[in-house]
Amino acid sequence: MAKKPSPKMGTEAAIDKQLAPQPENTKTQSLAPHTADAAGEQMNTNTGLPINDDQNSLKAGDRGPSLLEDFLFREKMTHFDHERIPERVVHARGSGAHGVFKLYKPLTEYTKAAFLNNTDVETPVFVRFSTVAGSRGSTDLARDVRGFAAKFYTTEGNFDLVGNNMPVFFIQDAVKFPDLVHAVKPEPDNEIPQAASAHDTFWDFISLMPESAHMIMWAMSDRAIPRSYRMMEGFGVHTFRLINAEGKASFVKFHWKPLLGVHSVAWDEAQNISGKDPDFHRRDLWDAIESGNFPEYELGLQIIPEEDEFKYDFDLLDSTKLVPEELVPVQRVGKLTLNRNPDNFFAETEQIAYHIGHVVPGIDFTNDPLLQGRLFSYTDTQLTRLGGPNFQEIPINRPIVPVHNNQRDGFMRQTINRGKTSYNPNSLSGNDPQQVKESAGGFVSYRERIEARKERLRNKSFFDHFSQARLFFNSQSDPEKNHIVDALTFELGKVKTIAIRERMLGILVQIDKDLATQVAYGLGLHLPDVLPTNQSIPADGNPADYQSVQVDGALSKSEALSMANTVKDTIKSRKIALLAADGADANSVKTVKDALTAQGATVEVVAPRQGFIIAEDDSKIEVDHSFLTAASVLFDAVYVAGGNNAVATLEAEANAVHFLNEAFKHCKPIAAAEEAMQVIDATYFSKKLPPDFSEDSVLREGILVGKPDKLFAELLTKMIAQHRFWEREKPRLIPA
Ligand code: HDE
Repeated sequence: MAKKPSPKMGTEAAIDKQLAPQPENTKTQSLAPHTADAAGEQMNTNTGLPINDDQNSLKAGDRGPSLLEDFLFREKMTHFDHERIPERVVHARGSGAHGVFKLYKPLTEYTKAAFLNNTDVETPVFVRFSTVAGSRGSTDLARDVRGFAAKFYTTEGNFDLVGNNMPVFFIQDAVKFPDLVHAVKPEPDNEIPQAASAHDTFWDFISLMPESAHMIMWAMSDRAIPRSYRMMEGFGVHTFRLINAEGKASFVKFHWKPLLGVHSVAWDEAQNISGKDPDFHRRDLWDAIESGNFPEYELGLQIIPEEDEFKYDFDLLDSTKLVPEELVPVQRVGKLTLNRNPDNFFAETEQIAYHIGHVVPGIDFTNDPLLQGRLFSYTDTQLTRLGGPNFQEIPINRPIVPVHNNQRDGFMRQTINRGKTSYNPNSLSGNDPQQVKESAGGFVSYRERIEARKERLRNKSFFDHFSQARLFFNSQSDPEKNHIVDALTFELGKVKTIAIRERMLGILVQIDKDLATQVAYGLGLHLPDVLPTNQSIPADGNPADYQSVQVDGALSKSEALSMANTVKDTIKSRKIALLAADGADANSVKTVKDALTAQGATVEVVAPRQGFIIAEDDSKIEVDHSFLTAASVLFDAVYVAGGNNAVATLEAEANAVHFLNEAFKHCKPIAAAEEAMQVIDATYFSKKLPPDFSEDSVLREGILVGKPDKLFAELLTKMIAQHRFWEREKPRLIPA
C-alpha cells in the first residue's frame, strides 16, 4: 500500500522522502492496517477524544496546584511511564529491515517446504542483526558475535532462521548457556564492562571450557568487528534436517553469503568508531536501504545425505564444529534482498520475536543438544519480554496466513474469536478448525528412530575441542593471524587474575604453539611447561570423561574460513572522504566524485568548515562535514583534492593531516591529486611512500598520487575494492 500523502508541512525534502514509494510485499501489506500516519491529522486521546491543549496541565487557578482530575495528563503520563519493555537478555542491541527472498531453483529433491520449491514466489522476510552481550544502547562496534535472524513469512507459516555471523558456538549443551551469558555480561557487583568480553569472568569461564576453543578463535578474529551488517556471512550453526515429499531426510547447514563480500574494520578503528558513531552499523544499514543500495545475501545450503551421518571426524550434532566447505560445498539456492526500512523501530525491530522452533513442513530439527535447548528458550523468553502469550498477534509477528486454533484469552488478546467452541474434538462447530492431513500440508515431526537410555552425559564424539580451532587459525592469512594474537593479548591483558591468563595460555597452546607463544610474550608470561589436562573443569557429573581428544588426519586448511579470500570486485556503497578547502580544483573533484559515484560508492566532502567551499574557478562545492564532525574511521578511503590554495590550507590543518595518518594506520586506500603531495608530505607515512605509483605498486601499497583523470579514477576504484592493505601494518609508524 502506498503511503498516505501528507499535507505540505516541514521541508519539501522531508515530505518527498515520506512520499517515496516503498517496496511492498504480502507482509508489509499485512502491516498496513496497523500502521498509523499522523500527517494532516488532528490530535486525540486513546479513546478518540479531540485534544484542545496538549501544552498545559489542569490547575486550580493560573498559579495553583495541578488537579487529580486531569485525565488527559494521567493518560499521557501513564502511557509514557510504561513505554519501556525488558530488553532481550542477549542480542539486546539490534537493527532490522524488511526484504524478500527469491529462490533460484526448486529444491524438491530435498525439501517439500513450499517457499523452497517455487521460484516464482517472493517470500517476505524481516531480518534483525544484533550484537550479543551489550545492552540496547550499547555500541555497534563491540568485539562480539553478530546475530543474523531472518523471519520468512511463507504461505505455510513463519520459518525463522535464527543464526549468527559465525558458524560455531561457545558451548555444546544448552544447559551451559546461562553460565556463558552470566560470564560475558557486565560483572554483577559493579556492572562493568558494558558490551565487552575483555574481563575476568568471561575468560575465567572460557579458560575452564575447552569446548569453546574453536568459537574463541572466531570471536577473536576480525569477524567480530564487521565493517557492515551488509558485509558479513550468516550461519544457522546447527545441523538441521530437510524432508522431501517422500519423507526422505537430508542433513543441512544453512549459510548466508553477502554479495558485497565479507569485510571488517581494524580493532583500533572499532574502538574509535564506538566514540564517533556508536550507531555505525545501524546507520549504515538504514542509509544503504534509503539510498537504494539494497543489501543482498545468497542463501547457501550444505546438504549431507543421512547415510553420511557418521562419515566425518566430528559429530554433526556438535555446534562447536563446522562442516568444511571443502568436504561439502555450499550450494547457493536463492537471494535475500533487504529493500525497506521499518516504519517504527519499536513496533517492528524491537517487538519481533524469533524462535528456532518456527519451522514449516519440509524443515525439521536434529538432536544437537544446543538446538534442543533453544527450542525451549525462545518462546519462554518472549512471555516476559513481550508481556504474555499473545505476542504472536503483534503485527510484525503475525504470519501472512490466517490463524485458527483453540488458543484463547490472555493479556492483550487482539483476535475476537467467534463461536461457542474453543476445544477439539467438538460437535457443536463441526469439529472446526480442522486438523490438516500430512498429505495436505499438516506438519508431522520427522519419524526418527530412537533407542536409548535416559542419561545426563556428553558423547565422546563431542570431545575433540582443538582440531577445528587449529583448522580455523591455520586457514587465516598472516594479517588475520596477527589480529587474533593482538585481540587475545588485548582481552587477556584486561583480565586482572593472572591464573586465568595462565589457564588460557594452556588452552591456546593446544590450538597452536606459535599463537600461544606470541600471546604469552605480550602478557609477559611463560607458556606452561606441562600441557594442562581439561580436568580443571568443575563438572560434578563425570569429570574423568571430560578429556579432550585429538583427531588425527583432519583437514589442515580451509580457504572459505579466511576473509582474505572474499569477493573484492566492487566498491558499491563504500564511503569515500574527499578532503578539500577553499581554492580546490573543481574539475578534479568532479572527475573523482563522478567516477566513484558511478560505481555505486558515496563520496562526501570534508573541509575545514561546513556550508560551501569556493573552488579555484569560483564555483561552489557543497561540504558534507567539517573536520570536527567527521573522522577517517567513518570512511573506507580518502582522496585529497588539488588546487594550490586548498592544499596549502589542508597542509596547515592538523585535523586533515591526522585524518590521513589515521586512514594510513587503519590500512585504508589513500589517494591524492599530484598538487596535494605537500599534504601527504606533512603526514608520518610520507617516509613510507612507494618509489612510484605504477599499478602494481598502487595495488600493493594502497597509495596513489597523480593527475586525477579517468585512469587515476579507475586505479582508485580498484584500490577501494581491495578494502584494506593489511600488509601495511608491519612497518606501521603511526601513533594516530
Ligand atoms: Fe540465542 N537467544 N540462544 N542463539 N539468539 C536469544 O531470544 C539461546 C544461540 C540468536 O534478533 C533469546 O528472543 C539459548 C545460537 C539470535 O531477536 C534467547 C542458546 C545462535 C538472537 C536465546 C542460544 C543464537 C538470539 C534472547 C543456547 C546462533 C536474537 C531474546 C542453547 C545459531 C534474535 C530472544 C533477535 C536470541 C536463547 C544460542 C542466535 C534467550 C538458550 C547457537 C540471532 O531466547
